[in-house]
Amino acid sequence: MPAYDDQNIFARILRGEIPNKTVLETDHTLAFEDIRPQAPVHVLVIPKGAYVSYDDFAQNASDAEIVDFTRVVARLTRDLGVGLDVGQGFRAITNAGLHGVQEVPHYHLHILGGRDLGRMLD
Ligand code: DGP
Repeated sequence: MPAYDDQNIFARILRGEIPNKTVLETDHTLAFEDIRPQAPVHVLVIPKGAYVSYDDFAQNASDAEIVDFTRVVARLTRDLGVGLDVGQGFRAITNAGLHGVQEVPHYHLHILGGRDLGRMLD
């Protein structure tokens, strides 16, 4: 696992050094609008802990952090009107490392929706 770089943009957002449009915040998790939205709904969900990528988070975060993160995602899909109980669906994506073309080395999940997102894999 690469070392966590505490100067990455999302670490700076978590420290309040860079503004963000917060959508939801809990003890362990922050959700905010993506600065380059690819769909009418495009929110990033990040743990407050220092995890580089999904595999780092899944292996090393506490159960409390993982449950909190997962519940925030579920609540957001409802609040943003894209969950299947209230809307037409969404896509949740995480990019990891070089081949995943991860730009920001702090684990984040993209939640996209509000339009037909097309097929991603053939
Ligand atoms: P990726 O690491 O490739 O999964 O994508 C990173 C995403 O983070 C990309 O969609 C743009 C977004 N992003 C980059 N810098 C900022 C920032 O300063 N603020 C916000 N809100 N989003 C950012």
